[in-house]
Order: sequence, then C-alpha cells, then structure tokens
Amino acid sequence: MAKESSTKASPHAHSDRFIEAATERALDVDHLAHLYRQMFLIRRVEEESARAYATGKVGGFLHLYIGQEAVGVGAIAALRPDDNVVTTYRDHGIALAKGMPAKALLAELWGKKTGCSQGLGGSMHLFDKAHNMLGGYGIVGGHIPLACGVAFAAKYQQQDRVTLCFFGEGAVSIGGFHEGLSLAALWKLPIVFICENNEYAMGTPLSRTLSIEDVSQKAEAYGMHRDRLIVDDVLDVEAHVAVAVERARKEQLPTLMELRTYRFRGHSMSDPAKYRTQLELDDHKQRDPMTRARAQLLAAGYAEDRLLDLERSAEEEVAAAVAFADDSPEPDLSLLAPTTYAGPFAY
Ligand SMILES: Cc1ncc(C[n+]2csc(CCOP(=O)(O)OP(=O)(O)O)c2C)c(N)n1
Repeated sequence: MAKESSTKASPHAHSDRFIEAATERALDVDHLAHLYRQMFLIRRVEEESARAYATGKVGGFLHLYIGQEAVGVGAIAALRPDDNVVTTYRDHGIALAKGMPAKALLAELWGKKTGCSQGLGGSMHLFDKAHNMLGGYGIVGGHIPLACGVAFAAKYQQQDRVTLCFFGEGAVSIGGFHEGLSLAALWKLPIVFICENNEYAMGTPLSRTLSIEDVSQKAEAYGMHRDRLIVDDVLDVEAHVAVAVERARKEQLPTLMELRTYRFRGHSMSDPAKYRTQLELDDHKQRDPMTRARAQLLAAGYAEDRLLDLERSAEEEVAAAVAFADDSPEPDLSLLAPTTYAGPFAY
C-alpha cells in the first residue's frame, strides 16, 4: 500500500486544494521574483538556442524546455546546493536552475571548448560537478538506475544529500524505471523521482502507452510515497517537492511525483508537432506558469519597473552568453582519441 501522501483524486482537485493552502501562506515576493527571473532566463536561453540551431551554430539534437520551466525551477528551489540532480536530454532548464552558468551551457551547445563538457557532450549531456548537476542522459529511462546509484552513494557515505531524478512520462514503461523504483523503495534511498508529464512522448499521448491515467499510482507497487499536481504555480511545485525532499533527507524514504506540465514547442527541433491542435496549444499557453508568476508579482505590489529591470538583466546575461559562445574556441583536437577510446592516453 502507498503511504498517506497518496491521492486518488484528479490532479486538478489536488492542485486546487493546494492553491487554497498556498494563499494562506505569506507570499515572499522577493523569492517569487527570484524564481520568475530563473524561468525567464531559461525561456530566453531556449529561444536563443532555437535560433542558433536554425542558423547551424548548434548541431545534433535540441530538445527545448519552453513551457516546463516551472517544474525545474520550482523543484530545484526545494534543494540545497549540495543536493544532486539527474535528468534527461531535455536538460537545459534543469541545468540552469541547478546553477550552471548560461555561458557554460550555450558554449556547450555551440560545441565550444569553454562549454561545461568542453564542447564534447552537447545539448543532451550537460554536466556541472561544481553545482552537482550530474547529467543530461539520452536513453529514455536509462538514467533512473544511475540516479539511484547517486542516492545510494550519499546514504552509504552518511551524507544527508538528496537526489532529484527527472524523467518524462515516456520513461514509465521502461525497465529502468521499475528497477530503479524497486531498489529505491527496498533500500530506502534519499531520492525524489519527478515524472514531468508533458502529455506526449515524442508524438505519442500517454493514453496510447499506459493503461492508467495517474502515473503516480506506479508508486503503490513499490510501497512508495507519491504525490501529483498540475503545474500552474511555481511556488506550488516548490512546496510539494519540499515535502518529498524533507522525507528523503530526514527519513531516507523515496517519493514518486507526477507533475503535469506541457511543452510549448515540438519534441525536438525537427518536430512540427502536428499531433496536437492549435486550440490545445493555445489553451496551455493561456495557463503559462511563467506568465502567472509575473501577474502574481504585480498583484502583490512588486513594481513593474523592478520587473522590467529584472527581465533586462536576464536579457543581458543571455546576450553575454551568446557572445561568449560565439567567440569561444573550438575544442582541442588532441581530446578526440582519449575521449573516444579506452587506452593509454593522457587526458
Ligand atoms: C530507450 C530509448 N528508446 C527510445 C528513444 C527515442 N526517444 C527519444 S525521446 C523519446 C520520447 C520520450 O518521451 P518522454 O519520456 O515523455 O519525455 P519528453 O521528451 O516528453 O520530455 C523517445 C522515444 C530513446 N532515446 N531511448
């Protein structure tokens, strides 16, 4: 049986209940402004990445996080800097929220030497040891057992560090998901599994791949805590994830969370997203959590001038990162052999 945080209510009902609770809390406008700036920065970085891809500065695959910013920003706000994060190829927003500088990120997408992985990893493999951002993985669900290993290491070394593991709903039918959850529950690992349910795995809706609608129910099979919400409000995300993070840190117990979100762009740059209607997309854009955070700030008396300053400073940060990536050198050719083959290479 799942634990007391379980719910069989619809995600809307759950979210509404939480919004009521949220309104009872005093709104920390400076904190919300900080989260809004992070979301705004991510969106602008993604827009510049798309532009660079179209002009051939970025090669390979590019999966944008536009529309989902409140998930990564809200969830990571509930962490300490020394906590670990592991995620999928849709990793730009998560890396920025975890503290990776925009310069290191864009230089990596541009394939430059100054990128976070010296330009060798690219968009899907963002790593930043200093900020405990442990990747960026391309195999759907393949990183979930790896994240369990990270959480196991923290527990084994008696550190009170929590691991957040993000994945899409497409990973829920993959073997690694079940192996990971099973071991996390058995070994009582300090980990929070966050399923970013953005409704489509490439072009396939969840209803065509899963026999149930509530992904979080999968936790029941492993006797794991679970939670579920619709991502309208970044502060709600933070508050929900904070409960699971606390449980992981204090009780060494894992949680599976399903966060219902939506991506505004196609799966990757090559996807025109013809499997959904314009009406559906417009409806989701109307409920954009980033716009909502901006409106919340204004309603709470945050001066519009301050908001514009904050947006301008983010724009400047992105422009500086683009210039940095443009001006950075290509990776050293001497890295090619030692990073491709095992052998007696000096690296
Ligand atoms: C094991 C495996 N199978 C197939 C793919 C090809 N693939 C890449 S992304 C993707 C869809 C995954 O969707 P989801 O998990 O919902 O994440 P989202 O892209 O929506 O963030 C697929 C099938 C892959 N990378 N790995």
